[in-house]
Amino acid sequence: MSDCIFCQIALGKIPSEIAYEDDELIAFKDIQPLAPVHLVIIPKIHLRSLNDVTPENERLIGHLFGIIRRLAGEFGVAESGYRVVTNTGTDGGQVVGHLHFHLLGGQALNARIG
Ligand code: IU
Repeated sequence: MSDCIFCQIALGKIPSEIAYEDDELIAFKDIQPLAPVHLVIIPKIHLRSLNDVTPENERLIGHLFGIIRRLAGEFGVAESGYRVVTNTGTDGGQVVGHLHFHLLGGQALNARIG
């Protein structure tokens, strides 16, 4: 989608600090990090949110979580712990309308939700 900023990042049209990339996914450093480690992991295909995920996408989402696990190791937070978040819709606090997962770690995170 040409007016989607994360599609533009996936296409390399908007620069980002890339942590991982393959044909299906890209992971980049969040521009406004909320923790010492804050990566954003997205599928390259445009899905608006988790609500758009269908059984057809299950392999892709499984692959994505495998990469999140790998990145947690590479960024040194696997043992200390980390959080994976996908904000969905208005009440979920989703700002960018392209499915994405936040990987947060590197400090003790507030356990409060909401
Ligand atoms: P949210 O889940 O939609 O609320 O989060 C969007 C995140 O994308 C947010 O943490 C932004 O800082 C981040 N982000 C980014 O890393 N690069 C960008 O060009 C834009 C947003 I726009």
